Amino acid sequence: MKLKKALITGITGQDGSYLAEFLLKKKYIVHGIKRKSSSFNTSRIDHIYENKRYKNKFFLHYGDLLDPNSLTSVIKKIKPDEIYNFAAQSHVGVSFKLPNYTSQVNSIGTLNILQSIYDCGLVSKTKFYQASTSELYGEIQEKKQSENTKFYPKSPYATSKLFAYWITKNFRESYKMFASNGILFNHESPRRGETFVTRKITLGLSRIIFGLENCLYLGNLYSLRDWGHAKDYVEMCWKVLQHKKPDDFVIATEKQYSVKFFVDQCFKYLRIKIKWFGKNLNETAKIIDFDKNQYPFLKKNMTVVKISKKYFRPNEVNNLIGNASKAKKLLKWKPKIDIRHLIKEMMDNDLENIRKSKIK
Ligand code: NAP
Ligand code: G4F
Repeated sequence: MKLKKALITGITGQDGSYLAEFLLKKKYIVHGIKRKSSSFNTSRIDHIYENKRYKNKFFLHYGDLLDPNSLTSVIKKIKPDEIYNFAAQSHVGVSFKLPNYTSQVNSIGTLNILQSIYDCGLVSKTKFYQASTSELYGEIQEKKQSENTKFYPKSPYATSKLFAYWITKNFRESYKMFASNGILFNHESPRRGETFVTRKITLGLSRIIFGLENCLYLGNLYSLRDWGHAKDYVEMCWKVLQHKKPDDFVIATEKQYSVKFFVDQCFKYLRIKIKWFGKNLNETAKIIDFDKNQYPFLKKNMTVVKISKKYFRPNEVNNLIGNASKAKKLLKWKPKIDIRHLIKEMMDNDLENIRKSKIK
């Protein structure tokens, strides 16, 4: 039997690493594009590379979304059955500081892949998945956002992803390419980048517990998000490309929580009692009660969360929650991992890593 070949851009990122594992288990040959960096950027996939079972099944190629030649040469060589475009400057806050770069990578980078598929004569062979985002909804126009909700992007990141969404649709309509958008709401995991809020919280609290830091500084505590687990969501990316026709799908848990709720739940999981004081930029959380034997570095009344202006965005997306009925119905999907399980997994992972690094 001929094995399917997949190419993943952004393979060194959170989603790329989970999708690579998922596809290898499905007996795909997996190719990934990684960019040249001055320090190692493969920590999320090293375990796959080192696994003997995947010796002739997992390949990495240097490339960059901004270098069309690199994309064309890899695509021409592999002739993949499926391409998953996960590569992006994916941080919304950073996109306000680097709007031009973010637009180049996320918009033109996506076009570069689609054009390479076209130029390599693979329009009728290669299926294309675009990592679209709930950030497209920005200033929400409907209580729960579905595939039919109007977009209102509010950051350079979101506008760059809007171009990518539409160019994917254009290639589908113009050339009958199997090109689909997965409009994914936030999804997290122990492999989440350290500057995204959930990971910043689980890592920050772990560092406080081990006495490496005193306080966690956050921005807007009242922002609401629909948080799922990345491992659940990459299965959906695959299902989007297995559907009988190319289409666009919202993937979400349909549940919404605030950043403050996420902080509270982490402390609850750790069995540390905190209390919130003050308002706006003066809001803080202090430790009220805890087990001194379990947490020797903590002190009663210690201020463990403060607000910093630095982490507010010029234009905030306050409120996102998805309506994933279409994916549930057509792709037969249901998220498996809830927020409490996600928090447990992320907290356990960060605590364990810091504990290990301290005894080295
Ligand atoms: P991530 O962890 O930030 O990973 C981004 C990946 O893109 C990394 O592998 C990065 O490489 C690579 N990359 C960045 N610029 C590149 C370039 N110019 N050329 C080639 N590769 C480049 O992101 P993620 O959380 O896995 O998300 C995957 C995709 O889904 C992104 O497109 C993101 O915008 C989108 N998305 C994410 C979420 C979410 O909640 N996670 C929700 C909706 C949509 P390095 O490792 O070298 O930096
Ligand atoms: O974790 P975040 O940075 O994720 P955000 O902005 O929702 O974007 C993520 O999800 C999108 C899907 O909707 C993806 F497309 C995108 O690539 C990325 O993966 O921030 C979540 C919320 C925001 O409202 C932010 O203002 O948390 C708020 N927040 C509060 N304090 C903070 C902080 N965000 C960060 N990063 N750091 C803080 O200290």
